[in-house]
Amino acid sequence: MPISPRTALLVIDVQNDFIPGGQLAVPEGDRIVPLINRLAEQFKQVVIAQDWHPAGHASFASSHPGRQPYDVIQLPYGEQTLWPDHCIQGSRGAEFHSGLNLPHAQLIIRKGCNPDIDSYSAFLEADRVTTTGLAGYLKERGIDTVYMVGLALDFCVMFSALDARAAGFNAFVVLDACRGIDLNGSLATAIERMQVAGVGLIQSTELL
Ligand code: VGL
Ligand code: ZN
Repeated sequence: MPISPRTALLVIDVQNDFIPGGQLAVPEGDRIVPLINRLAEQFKQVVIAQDWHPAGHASFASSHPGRQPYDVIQLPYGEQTLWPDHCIQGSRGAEFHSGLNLPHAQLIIRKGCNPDIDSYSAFLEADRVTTTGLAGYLKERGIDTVYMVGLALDFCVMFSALDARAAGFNAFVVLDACRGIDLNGSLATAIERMQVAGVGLIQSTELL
């Protein structure tokens, strides 16, 4: 299927720390890499999102004495799940999986850089006001439709998809090119929230 030039592929957080063996491994996270490479060949516009935290980030359990990874705490902007230290700026865990092959991608958008605010979404940080500039970039390039793939389906992919819709884009998530963490039912909740928001949930066969 020829894909319109007004369409972009957003490849989310395919980084060593989210791959089995990494600090915040997503089960089977490595399995989607060859499929993402094939899908990307169909797109003229490819954007890569990269989780990119300073050491001591507010989303790390290690930054909150007495807290453990996966605890949920209250931060000034709301609830925050605490994670193991991951995707620290410049670390090997923050690098893209070595099999990811996206030579024609033109933009890498780094997120979660603010020490006090997490950012699952590639569009909007967790305070829900600070933008990454991604919506503006896409709009200035005439893009009206965004397909999303990557990790983790129930966190960064879901929030990126919801924010893409909120910013006025048509949004699709290619489910078999994603994997989830599934923390306390988060995967089922994510599917439900995306459906309610009008995110198209598709399989890669619809694009290949
Ligand atoms: C992510 C938890 C913390 C993700 C990033 O990429 O889904 N999840 N940081
Ligand atoms: Zn993170």
